Amino acid sequence: MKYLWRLLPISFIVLLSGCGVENLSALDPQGPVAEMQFSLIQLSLYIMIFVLVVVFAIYIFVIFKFRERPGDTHIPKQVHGNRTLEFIWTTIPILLLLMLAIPNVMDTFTLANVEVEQMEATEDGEEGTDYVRVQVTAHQFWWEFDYPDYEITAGQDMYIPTDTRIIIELLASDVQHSFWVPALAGKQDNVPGIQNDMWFEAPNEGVYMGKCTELCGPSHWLMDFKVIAVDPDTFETWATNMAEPPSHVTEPEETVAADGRTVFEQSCISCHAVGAEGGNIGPDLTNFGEREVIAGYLEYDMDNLEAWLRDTQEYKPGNEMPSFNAEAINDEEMEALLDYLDSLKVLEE
Ligand code: HEC
Ligand SMILES: [Cu+2]
Repeated sequence: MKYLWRLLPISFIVLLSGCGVENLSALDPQGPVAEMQFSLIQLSLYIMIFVLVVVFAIYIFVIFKFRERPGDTHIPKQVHGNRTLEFIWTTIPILLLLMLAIPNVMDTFTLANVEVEQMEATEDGEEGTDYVRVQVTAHQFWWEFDYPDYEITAGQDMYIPTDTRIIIELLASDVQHSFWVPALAGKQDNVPGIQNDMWFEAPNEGVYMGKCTELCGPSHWLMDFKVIAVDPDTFETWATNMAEPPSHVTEPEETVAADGRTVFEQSCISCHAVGAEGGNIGPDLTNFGEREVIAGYLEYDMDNLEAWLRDTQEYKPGNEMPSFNAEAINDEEMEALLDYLDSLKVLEE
């Protein structure tokens, strides 16, 4: 029992090793924005370590050098009001704060600069910067990604092209949320009635985890999403197919999936869109079959999908989707529906 405290640092290490899973770490920055932020973290860390080492070194030195020795009764020379010392220990912190402030302020302005006009090609033939605009609307407890220049909407998975500036316009439909993709960009709030802007770029293809970081209700902690960076050609294919999905998505020919489409049209389409058709109370499902997770966090398989449809509140308390029991959708219809949902793919097949 006496040495139990030693377990404390070990448990921290175990806890921290959970970080960094699947591109979820600001300490493994990908792309210019995350790198800029990481170098600010490093700079402040180095300055803090420098201050810590110097202060402790002087402290320990003084404790030993000026300690009271046996039989020594004289009072040491008093330095209160020493101008030189006062000057030194005022100037050094000012310099350190300036070293922190200058890059911080400069980077803040760079990050705040999301003017689209500046990126557009100028009239005298100068090339503009490639950019893709994504409107990110946060809902309790899911994410909507609209691409106004492509006239498409996606749910939960945000596809982006690599090496392209991504302009993010943050909105919220209900309460305040916060958009955070640690490995690519910092976080900014989605505030109802206000648009916040940010930008980032992803040089490498990959799947980047994103999270809501503003307590927004009982299922806030499950409000995960993914940024999926693909090469620009794949992105164009994705965007074209999202706008005009392949026929198996909107009019499946296979009998089972076709039956599933019928169930979908009866019970789901008022809230969920597939292609151009359908409501927008819930996530767009045009490419649902390509998700890695269901509802932001459940592993993608048919058992979990059925469990989710049968009892949504069990998996995300407080979410806006109704549950469908065996009376609403019988087992046969459910099987067809699962088959249809699984067939919703715009990139593969
Ligand atoms: C009243 C509107 C509404 C109806 C009707 C509805 N849903 Fe939903 N659905 C939602 C909402 C809202 C969410 C987001 C839940 C969350 O994650 O907070 C959702 C989430 C989902 C998800 C997870 C999406 C993802 O991207 O991971 C699936 C799959 C789904 N619904 C399928 C269905 C099916 C199939 C039906 C019909 C049987 C249906 N829904 C009927 C509103 C609805
Ligand atoms: Cu949220």
